[in-house]
Amino acid sequence: MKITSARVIVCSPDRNFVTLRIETDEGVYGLGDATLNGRELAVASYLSEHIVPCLIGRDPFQTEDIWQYLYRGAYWRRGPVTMTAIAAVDVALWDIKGKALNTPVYNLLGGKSRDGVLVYTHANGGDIAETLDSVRRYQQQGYLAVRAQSGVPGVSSSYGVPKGGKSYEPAERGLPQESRWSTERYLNFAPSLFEKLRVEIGSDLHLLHDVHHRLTPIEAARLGKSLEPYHLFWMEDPCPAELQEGFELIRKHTVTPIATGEVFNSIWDTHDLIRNQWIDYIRMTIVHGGGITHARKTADFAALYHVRTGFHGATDLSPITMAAALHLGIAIHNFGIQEHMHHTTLTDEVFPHAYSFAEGYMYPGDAPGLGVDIDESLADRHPYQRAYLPVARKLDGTLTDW
Ligand code: CS2
Ligand code: MG
Repeated sequence: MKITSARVIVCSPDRNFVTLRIETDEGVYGLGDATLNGRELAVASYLSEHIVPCLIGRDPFQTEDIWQYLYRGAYWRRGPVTMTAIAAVDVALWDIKGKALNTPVYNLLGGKSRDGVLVYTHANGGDIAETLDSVRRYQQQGYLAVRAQSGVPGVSSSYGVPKGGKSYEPAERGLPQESRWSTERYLNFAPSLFEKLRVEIGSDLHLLHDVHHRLTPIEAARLGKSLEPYHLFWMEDPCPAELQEGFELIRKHTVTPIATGEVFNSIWDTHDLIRNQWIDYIRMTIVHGGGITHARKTADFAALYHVRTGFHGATDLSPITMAAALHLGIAIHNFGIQEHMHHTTLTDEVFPHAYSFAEGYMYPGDAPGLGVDIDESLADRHPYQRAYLPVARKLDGTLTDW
């Protein structure tokens, strides 16, 4: 089998997505997600200008060699743009392999290690009462794990809390929005949110919380300690993780489990965090972390140190990434949990898919390959629109991590 052509499809069915479609001489094609929120066209151009010409004529079954060719062969390594482009190729090739062999991709990764993939979704509200209502709604829909975010009194805009009761969407069309942030107000408030949630809903539901890189290690240590009575499933991204040893300090002070890595793009970003057992869950996304090939290696490395997976699954990752995460998640032994943020109906129409949700779990479905397609004529009717993630400043105007 040979790759005969490949092309990039950029569309915006309610939000921007970049998709790579690889065709073969046997008529089988594969799809890979190449979406990098707020920097979409950089990856589209990296793919079409620099990668696609090198793919023609190659055997799509050689996923390892093609991965190494694109990683080592470029000389310039790592970085979100490069690794997202490599991921798009890798995922499309796994899709082709599955279709050509007439089997779901999870069968090529070791088969099913579990019946279903435990997922968590996002509850939020302007205040504690609204967040509690939102958590209850998801519990009624069958979710066994829910992430809870709430507006903080005295803070104009908190991460994960949309204005006007809309569902939370990370990027907004137009130029970046700016919000103001107070760590002090947040740290004083957060324990009261989880205290109320535990009192009202009991201990069974898994509760998660995303700090979104906003604290220093010692502040994160305080937060983790103050949340211990409410036994969270995890505290996510307590602080930026470029300084991996910063997590040692958090770890020494709290038994609240720690998840990080949604902005990582290489196994090297996880190296100290995992080998020192400073984290419990690794969140590196399949689409930004070099695809199924590299995510599998990262998960296997994590398994040696009792670290489990919690792959990123926000709406800026297309249904193709969601499917890839489900196929990998159902296959690996050290799977932990999968994030599931609902795409809009229009996005789901552009990317019809075989995966499904029932009673707190997701299932990849039994379609050959990844089980996701693209309706290109519908996609064409929703062209790209520039969009950015927001930017955050402290109360005195200093730029901080959003
Ligand atoms: C997030 C995302 O899902 C998460 O945990 O942190 O909402 C993240 O902000 C976006 O994916 C950024 O594009
Ligand atoms: Mg997050």
